[in-house]
Amino acid sequence: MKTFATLSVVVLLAACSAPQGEATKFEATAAPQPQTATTEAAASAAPMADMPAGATMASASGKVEAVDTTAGTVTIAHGPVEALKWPAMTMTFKAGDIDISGLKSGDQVDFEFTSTGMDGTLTKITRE
Ligand SMILES: [Cu+2]
Repeated sequence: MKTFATLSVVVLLAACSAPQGEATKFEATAAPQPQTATTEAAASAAPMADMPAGATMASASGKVEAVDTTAGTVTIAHGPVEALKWPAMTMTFKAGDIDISGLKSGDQVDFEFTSTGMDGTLTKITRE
């Protein structure tokens, strides 16, 4: 069990750390132009070389950890996403065109998103 737990942490870090940093830097400057931001994000997502280059649709369930209506982002502790081979993790999604004003920390949600590497943009989110 100890070995498994250690491996999980390593996978989680490998999957999330670098791309999340990129995404955070982006929000500040590119929020008003989500289309442009997505394109630039794809171009700078080189570290995730094993991810598909095009955007992929996926869905998942999780718990809202934080909502930033100013930046237009929702941080979700989500379960595994088989379509993307993602382990369970906590990450920040762009809200895109979704109204996130009704969400709050602690909400259990089902959501759909498009992903370019580790850059996720919500397309639908529903509270359970
Ligand atoms: Cu994730």
